[in-house]
Amino acid sequence: MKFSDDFIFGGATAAYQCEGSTLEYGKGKVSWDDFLAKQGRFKADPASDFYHQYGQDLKLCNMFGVNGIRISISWARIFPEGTGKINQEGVDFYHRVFKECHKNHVEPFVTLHHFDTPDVLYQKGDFLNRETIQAFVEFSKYCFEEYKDEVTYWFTFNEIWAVATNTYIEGTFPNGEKYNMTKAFQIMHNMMVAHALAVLEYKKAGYNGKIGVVQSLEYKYPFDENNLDDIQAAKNEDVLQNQFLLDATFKGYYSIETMEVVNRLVSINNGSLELLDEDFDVLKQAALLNDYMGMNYYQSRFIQHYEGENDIHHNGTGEKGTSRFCLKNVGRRMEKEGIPRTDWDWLIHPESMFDMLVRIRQQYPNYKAIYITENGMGYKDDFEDGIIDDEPRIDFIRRHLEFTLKAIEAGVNVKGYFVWSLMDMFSWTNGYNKRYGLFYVDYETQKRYPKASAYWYKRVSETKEV
Ligand code: BGP
Repeated sequence: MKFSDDFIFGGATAAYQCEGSTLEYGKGKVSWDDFLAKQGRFKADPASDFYHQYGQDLKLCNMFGVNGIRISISWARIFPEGTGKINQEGVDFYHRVFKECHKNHVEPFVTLHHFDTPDVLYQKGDFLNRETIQAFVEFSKYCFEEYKDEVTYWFTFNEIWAVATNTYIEGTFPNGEKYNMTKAFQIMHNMMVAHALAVLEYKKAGYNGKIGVVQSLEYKYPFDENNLDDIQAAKNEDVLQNQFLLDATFKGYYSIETMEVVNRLVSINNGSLELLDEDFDVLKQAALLNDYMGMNYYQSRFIQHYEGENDIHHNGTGEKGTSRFCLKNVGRRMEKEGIPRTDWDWLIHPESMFDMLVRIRQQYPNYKAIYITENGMGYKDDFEDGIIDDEPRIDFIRRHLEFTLKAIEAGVNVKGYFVWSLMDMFSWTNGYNKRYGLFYVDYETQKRYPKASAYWYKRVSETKEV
């Protein structure tokens, strides 16, 4: 079986991870700037200097059959304070980038928020503060109108779950709070309301394009499929990461089953959620209007029942075997015999991506289309005289593309696939030794080198076969 002629073989990027120039050309501060400076481990400057190198990156896309690119617009480049005054230099920069995309026949898929809330709004509570919802809608409306002739494919948010868990459960995003399930659910809900309001604005204005949201999903299997407690633990994590957001996306309300788990998990913090009637009005309308969903998919989890103390350790160094994720009364993530892991302990399990795609089709039959907006493998690439032989990455992508084809065969409408990442770039909690790119970046010279995977991907894109 082959991919269709209009299938997108894309590469993904995100503003803060690739642009560099984090405080230049009129850009305002974002939540990460002070946080990273305080940590002192690494910074997002110059990263892969996309601000100046986009020309060569888009040319490489053109040469290597990459016919779509995920780009995010940095909110603080356009509105340095989050709202109000506009920075024309930032506005013009994205015009130049989109023009270059089209010149190179690379379709831009544009995300409005990829983890980089302007610092002014972040300091006021980020999306836990409903003022930020309104500010986001204003920013979105501005971009829809400004770039209407250049952008056809929009995404509101990237990975709402990642924002919630990394900020409030795992504590690896600014400002590093841990084990707070209530705030995690609340920010996910508020961001989905912001998404819904932006979708309604886009549709109301009648633009000639499409819009959706990018969710980050992981299939959650019980560690022991015959153990009822493990089955419950897997369900806990599934609702936390997947089902809460999928319900909000496709139904516009949370099912009784979802809320049963949510209430139980929120009660762990003796917390309560603010879910307003008017929120569900907009969520329900938007649920029918999304043109597609972006799915970022990297791995699955095997969950065991767990009543011990909270204990999470993030492997942000690539020292294999150092991850721990145990959440009291939720579950513990386990390794599984026979399933390999990367050096950052991410399970390599492409079958589970198939399971997730089929599940969406079954559980949310009103979904219209899915783009796999991120998938890829973090790897410590060897660079030898300009040659980067990244066979394990090729294998990773090949197997995920095979299961994508199987899902299409099973009736799931998958329209495109974006490798994370187009070129090597900054990784939020890992810095620079975790490389994902099809193109190797020498951060000293900013020179790009195609890896073996880039040549392989070109062939797939040309032949539509894996
Ligand atoms: C996703 C993010 C990306 C990217 C990727 C790889 O969650 O959307 O921005 O960073 O994961 O993650 P990491 O860099 O942590 O390995």
